[in-house]
Amino acid sequence: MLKINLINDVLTFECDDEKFECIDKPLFTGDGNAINVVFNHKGFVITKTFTFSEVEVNGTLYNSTNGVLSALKTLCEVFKKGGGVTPPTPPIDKGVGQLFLQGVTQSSGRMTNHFQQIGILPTTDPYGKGASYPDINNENGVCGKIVDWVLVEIWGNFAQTSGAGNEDFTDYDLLQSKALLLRTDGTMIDVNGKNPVFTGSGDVRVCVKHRNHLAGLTVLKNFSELNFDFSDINNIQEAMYEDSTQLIKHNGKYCLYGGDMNNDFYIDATDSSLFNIAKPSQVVNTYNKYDVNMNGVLDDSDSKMISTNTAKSVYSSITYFNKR
Ligand SMILES: [Ca+2]
Ligand SMILES: [Ca+2]
Repeated sequence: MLKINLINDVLTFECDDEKFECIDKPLFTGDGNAINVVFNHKGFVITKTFTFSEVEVNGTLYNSTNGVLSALKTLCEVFKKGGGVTPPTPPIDKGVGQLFLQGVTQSSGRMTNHFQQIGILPTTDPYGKGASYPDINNENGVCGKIVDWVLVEIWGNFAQTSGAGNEDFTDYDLLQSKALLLRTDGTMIDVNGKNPVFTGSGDVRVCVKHRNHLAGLTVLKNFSELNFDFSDINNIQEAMYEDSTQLIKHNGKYCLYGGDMNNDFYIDATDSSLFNIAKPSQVVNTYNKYDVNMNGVLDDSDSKMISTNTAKSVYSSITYFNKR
């Protein structure tokens, strides 16, 4: 049973154990025994499909889509005239956890910051997000010891595009993305030297990307419960989508795999080929994408990492998702 009620200018949808509120006038479409509702929920546009055998709209039972849609139309006309709309609940703010990269994680449990030490990190992020940190090559700057830029995304509004119970090819919306600074201790911080703040609600996944490492994706979690640490052995199964095969245990840390040269979310022979093409014309100590271990040269240590990971046929869970 789907229950829809308008009380004190708040429209609520309740179905099984799900309950949503909307404060703006929603949009409805319907077919058969399902209705689609598009509404604003705590600052996000949410699309929900409710399937039903019966719907109760303000206490009256309906068992056909047409009847429901007609009742909702009437109800929304009242809703629209209601006035005095309650302000939305302030969205929740969240920071994000730690991240380690296979190419640069040392036995000390820290990552190297060679690029910063020789002064070649770019002051503007390489992901086109417009983030800027002019002091990036200064270890004593407000952001400290920086390994490189990373990209963190918040995904939401998931809908399966294949069979029930099968999460292959799930559609999603990119809700937020930020280029952040990865420090040698694995923490990801914003260009102001503080924890990054993401704002949101509802069920989300967090995606982490790096220029030459295999991107990772977390399990589905409510934004209010979001708390992950990619390096923590006890938390890793929970944090990353489905299993830990997106990550490699390296020098005691769970790390993103090194060597996705073309950022297609697989490490395979194409990546090795791209490295071999780039290697002969390298210029030492440049911010080179193909320098997987970020030590300033393209050499056997990079190619060995790529070929070893290729042999493991590693890929990211991102390959099961499609961005709308
Ligand atoms: Ca690849
Ligand atoms: Ca290298």
